[in-house]
Amino acid sequence: MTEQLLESLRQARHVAVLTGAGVSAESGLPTFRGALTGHWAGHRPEDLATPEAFERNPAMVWDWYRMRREGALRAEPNPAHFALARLEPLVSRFTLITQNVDGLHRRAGNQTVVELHGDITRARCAREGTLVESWVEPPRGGNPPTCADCGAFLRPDVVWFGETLPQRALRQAWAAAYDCDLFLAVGTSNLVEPAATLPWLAAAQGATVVVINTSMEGQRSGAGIHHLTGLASEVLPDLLERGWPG
Ligand code: BJW
Repeated sequence: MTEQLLESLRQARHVAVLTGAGVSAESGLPTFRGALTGHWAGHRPEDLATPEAFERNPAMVWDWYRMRREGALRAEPNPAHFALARLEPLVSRFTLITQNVDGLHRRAGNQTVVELHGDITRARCAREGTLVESWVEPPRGGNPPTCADCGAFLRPDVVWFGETLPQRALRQAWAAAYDCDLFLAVGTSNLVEPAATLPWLAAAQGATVVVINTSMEGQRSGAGIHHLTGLASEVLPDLLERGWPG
């Protein structure tokens, strides 16, 4: 990393960070586009994370989310999560936007997290949307639990393909992309809209954009866009050790 980039990091007043599955990879949670194993081998996540998949095979989709929910609850935040938690109080304005549904940013200590795709530990009525705090798990392979009020299936409280994002969270994310002077895109393939547009919107507004990823394949380049190749759990703590934010 150049001294010039470090200097523009130090001068930033509003830092926005967008995180993706790569940030939780070192907590042992598979990335979204990593290969699926076991019962789900041969399925693409895109074929499970849709309302149509849930309609077609609610038991299978519920089981997939149950497996991931249990994994998320067992997982611990890693040094990338902790670095972002340390950063929050050190900059004048900080907006953490995540596509992850695992809750690890909050557990690492970030106070404010804009969750674009929901939270896998919650469920809601698939018909009426009412949030449900607790439920009795069906046997594996069985249909999802049902809503006590209307009898419809419960579904995970996450955003599937073709569904709209939580409007408040999306507004906060757009506002941060417009307003920030530094935008970090960490551990995301930047393929899924509308989150994928956020870094480039920030760049178009004149912000410095830093992409942190183990692979830069498919990531945009251009004026004001910097690539730091490496593990999020190493690159983020390293930035802090080099005296950022100063
Ligand atoms: C590391 C690392 C380490 C590994 N360190 N790095 C405009 C154009 C085209 C299509 C659309 C469009 N607007 C909307 C769409 C349709 C669709 C879409 O974007 N499709 C694309 C596939 C093209 N979007 C939607 O449907 C969205 N809804 C919407 O826009 O509503 C209005 C509308 C609807 C329809 C048409 C038009 C408008 C909703 C999107 C919801 C996404 N939901 C999911 C599932 C959430 C629940 C769950 O977890 O199951 O969100 S899909 C999945 O992808 C999940 C993730 O949050 C999201 C992003 O994935 P992410 O985080 O980037 O993970 P990976 O695996 O892709 O990448 C990991 C990266 O980490 C890799 O780059 C690795 O290299 C890296 N890495 N280890 C650092 N240690």
